[in-house]
Amino acid sequence: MSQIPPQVSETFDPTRWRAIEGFTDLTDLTYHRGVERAADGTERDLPVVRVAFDRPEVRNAFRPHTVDELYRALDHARMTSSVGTVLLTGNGPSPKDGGWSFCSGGDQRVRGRDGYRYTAGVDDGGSPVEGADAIDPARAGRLHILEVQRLIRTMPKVVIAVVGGWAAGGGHSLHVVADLTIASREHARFMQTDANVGSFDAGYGSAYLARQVGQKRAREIFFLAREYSAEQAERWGAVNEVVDHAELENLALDYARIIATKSPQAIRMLKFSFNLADDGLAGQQVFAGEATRLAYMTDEAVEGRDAFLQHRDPDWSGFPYAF
Ligand code: S0N
Repeated sequence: MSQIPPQVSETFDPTRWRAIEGFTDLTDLTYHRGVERAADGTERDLPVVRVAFDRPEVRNAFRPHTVDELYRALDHARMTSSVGTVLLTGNGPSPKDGGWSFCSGGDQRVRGRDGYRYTAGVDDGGSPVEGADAIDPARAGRLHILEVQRLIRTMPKVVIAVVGGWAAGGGHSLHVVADLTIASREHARFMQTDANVGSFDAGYGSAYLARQVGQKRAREIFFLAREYSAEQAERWGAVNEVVDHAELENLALDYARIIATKSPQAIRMLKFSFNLADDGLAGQQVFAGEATRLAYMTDEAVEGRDAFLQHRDPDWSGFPYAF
């Protein structure tokens, strides 16, 4: 049986997850595969993974290293053909004060003038500690959380933000870009703090939020940076469902179970078609790539390939111009 770290989160049920090979070295995240265990102890993988921020003492803020790990885990989920749903969540509560969080965005302690600095950590006073190998000049200043946003947006799987506490700043934007959001009635809190600290997600975090809640609300959320509840977010169309905190991960697994009953191809095409108009040519490219992949499976496309390889003219006579 796979090994589970002793304390992932108070809401984490270790009987329903297994550790994922190659990812036990993560420091800022936990990454697990859903399993179903039979009475005789045998386990079967479910088509769902759980990726969780694991820095509850700073409301699950991400530093550059966190974003590297997040990209790595999400890309692994993207490439795992038996996974259809990705749960993105935050571990908790905070050992400091018992507070719950999904993610509070960029770690302000390691933010420099030109972006987020790679550091070995922070000292007791909160100042960045720069280890000898900590700063990679090729990466300094790169807002690579935006690369994570694009990965969430374009991966052919359903990504669910499972918000069990604060979703603030860049954490708010991650919930916005996820396909679905479910939230804890008691602990989920939403606040777009970017303008408080001089940052601004001028991409999905704002423009796509406006698609969800309307222009006036989106501007209010950013310009006033007020706190709002799970119920309010649900009323505004930014949250799909609100549930008791203790039921949050069960609901997430229920969603994954339902999604697993649907055609993977249909889910993929639907996700890309929902994205298409907002994503412009980049969205069209993703949709078209999938359409091309489907076209390659037809006799017509096979005839084109075979004709080329056999040095003859293609015979399209069996393929109509209209259906
Ligand atoms: C989340 C908030 C509202 C929670 O308030 P609460 O419950 O009162 O808790 P606190 O006492 O404030 O926090 C508990 C401890 O956690 C630390 N902490 C919380 N958030 C962060 C953080 N983001 N970075 C570092 N530390 C954090 C607190 O300091 C406290 O620690 P102690 O006890 O030791 O003092 C509240 O915490 C809050 O408002 N947090 C800050 C939210 C925020 O402004 N985040 C940054 C927003 N910007 C981004 O995320 C930018 C992201 C990004 O990379 C980007 C993306 C697109 C375009 C641009 C950018 C860009 O880089 O600019």
